[in-house]
Amino acid sequence: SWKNVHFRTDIGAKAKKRLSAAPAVGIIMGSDSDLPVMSAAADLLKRFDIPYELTVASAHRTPERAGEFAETARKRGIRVIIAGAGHAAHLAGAMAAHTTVPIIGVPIDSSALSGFDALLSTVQMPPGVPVATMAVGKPGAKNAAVLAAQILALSDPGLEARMVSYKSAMADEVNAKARSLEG
Ligand code: RP5
Repeated sequence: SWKNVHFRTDIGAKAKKRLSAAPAVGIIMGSDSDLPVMSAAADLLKRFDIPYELTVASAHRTPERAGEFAETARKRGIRVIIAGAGHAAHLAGAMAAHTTVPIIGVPIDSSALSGFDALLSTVQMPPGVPVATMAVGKPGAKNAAVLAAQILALSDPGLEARMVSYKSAMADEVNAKARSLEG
């Protein structure tokens, strides 16, 4: 099952709790070569204590597996899908074709065109089939996790509090840099 593809790289009590909970976010990517970028999304979801599942399926190389992931997502309790792919990146769009679960797309900079191809393939969806498209590469993977968390936080006050402290930690960091520059 998709649940078997949880990332089990940490063993703390918090991680155990997260891994035993039903995943709320599904992370899917076109190839394992996308993992160095997409793990940035997984790391942030961990930080926000959001249970997720993570797997590889390709819109072009394993279209049935990709379709099944999206078709069964809602039943599995998935509330947001994050899909990352490079080259002619149709994975996020293929997800959107199969489900009403909101799709966040991450264009990966894995081709000779450095992700410009993936950006256009991900963002230019026809009317009626949206993919919320993030920035190219790792910043986009991070933003995908933040956006997914913000969507889930609409109905989760505890998570909303974590999102507020995430924002204020970012502000503190910038303020500290400003202070050190100003001497
Ligand atoms: C895309 O092709 C994948 O999303 C990946 O970014 C790229 C290269 O895949 P590999 O040839 O490394 O498997 O479908």
